[in-house]
Amino acid sequence: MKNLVLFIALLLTTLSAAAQTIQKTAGNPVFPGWYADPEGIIFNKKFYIYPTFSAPYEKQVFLDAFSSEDLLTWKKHPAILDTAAIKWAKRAVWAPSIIEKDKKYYLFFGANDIQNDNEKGGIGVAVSDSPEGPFKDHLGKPLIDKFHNGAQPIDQFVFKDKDGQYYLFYGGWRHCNVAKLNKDFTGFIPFEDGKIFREITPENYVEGPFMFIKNSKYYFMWSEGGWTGPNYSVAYAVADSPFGPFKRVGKILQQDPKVATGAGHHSIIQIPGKDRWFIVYHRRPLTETDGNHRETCIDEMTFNEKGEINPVKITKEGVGPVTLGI
Ligand code: FUB
Repeated sequence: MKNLVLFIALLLTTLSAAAQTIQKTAGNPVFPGWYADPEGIIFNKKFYIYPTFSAPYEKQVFLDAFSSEDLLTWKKHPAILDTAAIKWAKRAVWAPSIIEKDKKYYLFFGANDIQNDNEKGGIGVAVSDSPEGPFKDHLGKPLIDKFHNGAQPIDQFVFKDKDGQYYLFYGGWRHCNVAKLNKDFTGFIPFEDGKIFREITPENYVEGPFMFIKNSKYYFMWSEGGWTGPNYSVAYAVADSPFGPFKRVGKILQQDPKVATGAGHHSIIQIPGKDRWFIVYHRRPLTETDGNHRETCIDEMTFNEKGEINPVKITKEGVGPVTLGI
């Protein structure tokens, strides 16, 4: 009898170890609900995703965030930003982009979907002591509230260069600008030519800019096509400077008729110190045609020996587990 108990205990331990070895993946989407334009980032050895709540514009009055210690399970942080705390923002709160500076977290967002310079809204910035909020309005007004070089003030991405300078890339309506942020993110520093907004629009650009550095090269990425349709996708260019010139290399993310449509508006996470990269993006399930029915997914992104990005295989299985040494 004693031997049988010992045998069963040993068997259970072995099975549990085996189950941990054959660890499951997260599956896509990585969390439930309609969420789009996800920005993935690492803070304090945890993964975070900041998406748009994908719903009719009048209902887009808050932002939720999600965190994970292993890319497998995600915890929701509801309403980290709410228009109740941003007096000028009424609707269409879109495409958050976040950065840590001097122990504070700055969340850039678009609001109100302005159609011309007479409407109130544009790109705002909110601040918090924690990546999990709550965020309060940093300026009490938008940071960019007008069209410059034809760019609708939406789809901002905040980027820290190698020399410590912060830049804001942004723009909808097929135009992309870059601007140099000042020290406390209350405004911009003009470039040498006196201009504040420098247009850097590459061929086919529509919206959703993103930038990262690999081997001292600047990879600039953006979304192409219409976000409500199946052909939404992501393309990229590589340059020696954050201002380009950006010559389009090609698409790296798009629909797969067997998996999902409308794959686009993405961000990239690099595992610190490793040549391991993840693309965080939204896509539409094959069963859905409603423009807002977008869900947040993660897949692996790889490079070839020339440093070009390999086309991403969008999957149902997703990725993980990955931990950051907690
Ligand atoms: O989610 C609203 C808008 O849809 C974003 O600003 C665009 O980039 C598109 O993804």
